[in-house]
Amino acid sequence: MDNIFKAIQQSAKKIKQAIDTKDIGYSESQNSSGELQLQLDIKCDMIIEEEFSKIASINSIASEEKEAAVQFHKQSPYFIAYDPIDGSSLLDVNLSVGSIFGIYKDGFEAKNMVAACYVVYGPRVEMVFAHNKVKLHLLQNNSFEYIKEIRLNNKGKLNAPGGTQQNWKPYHKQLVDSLFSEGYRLRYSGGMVPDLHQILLKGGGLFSYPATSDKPHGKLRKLFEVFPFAFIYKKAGGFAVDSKQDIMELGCSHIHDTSPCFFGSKYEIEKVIDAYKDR
Ligand code: FDP
Repeated sequence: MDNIFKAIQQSAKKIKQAIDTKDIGYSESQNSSGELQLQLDIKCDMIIEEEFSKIASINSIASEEKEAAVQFHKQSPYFIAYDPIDGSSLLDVNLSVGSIFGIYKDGFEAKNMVAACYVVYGPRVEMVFAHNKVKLHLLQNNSFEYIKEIRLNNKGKLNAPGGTQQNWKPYHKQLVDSLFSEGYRLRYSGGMVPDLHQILLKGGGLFSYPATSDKPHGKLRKLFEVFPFAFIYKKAGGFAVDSKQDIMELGCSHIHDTSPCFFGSKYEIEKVIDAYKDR
């Protein structure tokens, strides 16, 4: 696991450089979700693939930017799913973006996840790695330094509601409105990594990306986005549900499967389950 952690750190440093210096124009290709790929998405995907290809314990990788998984070592235990640059549409307006990694043992299934990690490229570069505990690291002088352990409170103050409001179900709108009427503050940048990072570091709240009329299975991808953050939130003392069920109990039939998702502290997730019961 240590060499995987180091490879992620190495990739993050190179991605930071690429973000700072490379052209951020679009390529002519689309990714598996039909989004136009930025040249930087492709570049960062290659950076991560190259770092992981050096590690003998990695069996296969799956990237948000690749149609299919790539196998390196047939007998090895670890399967890694990653999104090289999540929220890349925010790059041209210079908002924070991130990389997300889910580390699985013996196959790409939530129940097989053994660690998860994300990196936020903001004014500073920070990395959160969850294995037994959830630990925050900061990039300083070209090396990642441990800062602190992250724990969620039982109730937070922030509300990050994803998706287009006109496509929300009425009971979802009621849930979002009820949090605002309790005094929750809106914090939504449109980047899953910085939005979830903010809730984690400020002690709690709710991030939601529900099933909507235009995206009945949600937008966010299970292997690269939803499972890693569910693992991280649960290890930090929070909760993650698809509206009813614990996300870490969900199956995954295709590497690009999506799911509705709700991440938060105890109080907000109980409200989600209550709002969605009998639906
Ligand atoms: P993006 O499309 O910019 O890559 O991964 C998808 C994602 O960003 C998440 O980072 C983000 O939380 C979400 O989509 C935002 O979607 P909406 O604009 O539909 O709210």
